[in-house]
Amino acid sequence: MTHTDPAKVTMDLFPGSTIYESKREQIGAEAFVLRGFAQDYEADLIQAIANVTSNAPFRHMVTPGGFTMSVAMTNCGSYGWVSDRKGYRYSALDPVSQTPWPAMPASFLDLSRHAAAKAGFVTFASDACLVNCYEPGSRLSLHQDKDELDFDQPIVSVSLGVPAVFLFGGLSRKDKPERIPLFHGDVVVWGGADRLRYHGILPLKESHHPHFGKQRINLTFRKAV
Ligand code: MD6
Ligand code: FE
Repeated sequence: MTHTDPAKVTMDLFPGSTIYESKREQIGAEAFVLRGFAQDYEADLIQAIANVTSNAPFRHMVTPGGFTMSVAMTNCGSYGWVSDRKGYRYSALDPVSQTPWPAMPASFLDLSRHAAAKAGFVTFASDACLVNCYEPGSRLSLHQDKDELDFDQPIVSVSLGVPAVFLFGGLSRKDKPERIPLFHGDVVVWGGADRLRYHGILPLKESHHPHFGKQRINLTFRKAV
């Protein structure tokens, strides 16, 4: 790699941080799994998710093609990702309440900034957090994240609750995806050359987590605008 080692950047920015200790697995030129990175934030995340979902409850959105998604979704931050018969887009208003999405909780911003920095993206400031709720059988078919304006900004994705298998494909839909298991507390960061890789989640298997029960919650942080 020609650029500065991202691990060193993190150490310089946050000297003495225990965050430096969590394991970093490289899954692409500019894509990493930070194993257990969100563990330290667990209590704050659980409280913040409850606050967000009490104001903007999970709902099953409809795709432009007319299919109801098996993953239930909501958002927080200045913009939220929405889908309906008219298409996919970011919206400042929750279409259910017609009011702004709940503000981004401080713990969300902090976690997403630190995780991005650990992967070498030191200027990341998320303005949109999509919150996904998976039940057994819920899946996310192979897709690219391309509704954002600036593809130089990475994506930070936090897994909580029961484990799931992440499909990590290539830049063409035809490229055979890798299967990457993701567990409670794992964070995936990707950007740069990997930003537009196809990806998805296999149907969730029945399992149990002490706080989240049968569910998997995923927080996906993006710079939308
Ligand atoms: C999920 N994640 O993990 C769905 N997108 O539930 C995504 O669609 C995703 O994990 C872009 C970058 C990372 C992701
Ligand atoms: Fe995605």
